[in-house]
Amino acid sequence: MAAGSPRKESSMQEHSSSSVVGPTDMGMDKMLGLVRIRIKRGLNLAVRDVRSSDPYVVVRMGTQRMKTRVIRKDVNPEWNEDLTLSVTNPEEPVFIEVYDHDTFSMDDSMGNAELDIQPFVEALKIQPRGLPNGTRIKTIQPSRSNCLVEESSVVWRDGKIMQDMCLRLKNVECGELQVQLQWVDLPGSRAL
Ligand SMILES: [Ca+2]
Repeated sequence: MAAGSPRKESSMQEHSSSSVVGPTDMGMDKMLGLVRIRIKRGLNLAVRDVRSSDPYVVVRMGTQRMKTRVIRKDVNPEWNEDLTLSVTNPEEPVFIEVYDHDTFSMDDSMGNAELDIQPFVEALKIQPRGLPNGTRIKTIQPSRSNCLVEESSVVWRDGKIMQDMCLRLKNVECGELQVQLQWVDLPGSRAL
């Protein structure tokens, strides 16, 4: 399988535990691991139907593309859905777009945002084991070059490294998106 193509986590774990197909055969020597993007909720999203919208979220990185389910007639939807992408190059931006699902016409855009996972991946390089639960490893301030509504911290919590962020959607009149990044280590993947 070519590096950067969409892969499912479950099948990867099967392969990595196999003695026949090694990590190198899988192209996993180029892979750093998986980033799990939890799409938590949308806030004050744009209206694209008469009074509301039927929003869903599409996440893209390189050739990978994942999407959430559609939530009907709700501009403050709660998805709480995990979209998992394999990471080979942390410099590659993650593109997020919200759409309004329409049955009889093309789905309309409800704005988009770019997400930089680099600070998150950088923070993974520290060895957090032994740190107190809830320790902030790194804090990223909102700026012109990111879509953050407020500062966002990479935190060591419950034995995991995670980053909560609130993104302001662009190319739209209104709308914010709450997401959370989590890292999934893979046996046999390239060291960070
Ligand atoms: Ca619609």
